[in-house]
Amino acid sequence: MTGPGPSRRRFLLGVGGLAAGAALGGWAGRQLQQRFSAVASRAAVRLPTPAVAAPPLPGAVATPVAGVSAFTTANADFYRIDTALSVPQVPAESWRLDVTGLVDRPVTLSYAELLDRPLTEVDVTLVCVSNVVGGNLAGTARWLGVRLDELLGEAGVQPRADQIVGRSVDGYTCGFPVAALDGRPALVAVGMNGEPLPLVHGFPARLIVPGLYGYVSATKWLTEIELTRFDAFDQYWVPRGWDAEAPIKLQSRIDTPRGLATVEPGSVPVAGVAWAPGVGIGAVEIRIDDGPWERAELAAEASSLTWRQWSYRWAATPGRHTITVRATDANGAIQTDARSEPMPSGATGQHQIVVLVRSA
Ligand SMILES: Nc1nc2c(c(=O)[nH]1)N[C@H]1C(S)=C(S)[C@@H](COP(=O)(O)O)O[C@H]1N2
Ligand SMILES: [Mo]
Repeated sequence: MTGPGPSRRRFLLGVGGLAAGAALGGWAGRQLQQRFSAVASRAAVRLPTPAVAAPPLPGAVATPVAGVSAFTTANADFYRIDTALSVPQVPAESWRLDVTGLVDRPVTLSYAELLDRPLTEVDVTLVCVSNVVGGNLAGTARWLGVRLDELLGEAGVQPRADQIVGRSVDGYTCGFPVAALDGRPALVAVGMNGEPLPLVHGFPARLIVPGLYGYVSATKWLTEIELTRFDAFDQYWVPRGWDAEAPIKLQSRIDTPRGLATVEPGSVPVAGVAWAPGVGIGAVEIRIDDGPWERAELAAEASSLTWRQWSYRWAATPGRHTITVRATDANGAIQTDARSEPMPSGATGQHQIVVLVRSA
């Protein structure tokens, strides 16, 4: 190099510049290495047989109509929502889970120790609070993991604790009521549809709490479970305007026909899914234009923790028609038609599509 420019610049950058360069190299190298080791780590995992297996799904959970979302969402199709700019790489071998805070006996577990415990397998529908009416930020998987109530039973939750906080290696936190552990099978999950959790879904471990939106409950790349109080700690999304408590709202979605599809006149199958995880679906109704609400046929229920498929045979007449769906939960509550945005606690309203029926 010639001239005063570069050397002067190098001089001005001085030690700080060199240090920053070295740090970047080291950080990048570490990232690269960790990326490989988390993939290899996941590939080496052999999940044990569950102590409590999920019952086989009745075949009739699937409505025999083409175009309905699969009852069990394949891992590759499962929606992904998180704040991580790059997927955290957490090798199972060095991972630890700490149960801390307002407990009598703090617990630390390695991945091997977690897998050595009796594992429970359960089908649960997970929904994102950001899901708009008719949206696809919802999926059902067969989760495998350690029951959270059993783990916390050993730790001894102190009576003052009213919030369970899940912390991630990436700094994310969720928080939900201690009272949510009312017998429902909340899990420290290690498996998803028969595989170790995919990296994007939280390998090596995450929380799954049936009936609660993901942002308050489903911490991925979980590393700590802290027992605390709602008046002492706000989880990640609370200062950003979202509610601290967020049960999944009753919703239903038309999967087929697609909005603005053109169909032939005559018998047209209309079908989709409805969910009220933790409560269950009691009925689904369809309305064509401004006509009466008509009962759709419900597919079999796997459990109250999962969505339920439904179908309806529509005698379609030529022209432009509006199809609206609404569900009733197992307690008899009817899905409201009052539209509200996802913020602060989940969207409400009824899914409605417009379909064009060809002339005969
Ligand atoms: N570490 C971490 N965990 C997280 C999040 C996140 O941003 N970071 N997002 C939550 C939200 S908002 C949802 S809806 C679910 C989504 O889980 P999935 O990506 O496996 O579908 O993860 C939850 N767990
Ligand atoms: Mo979410």
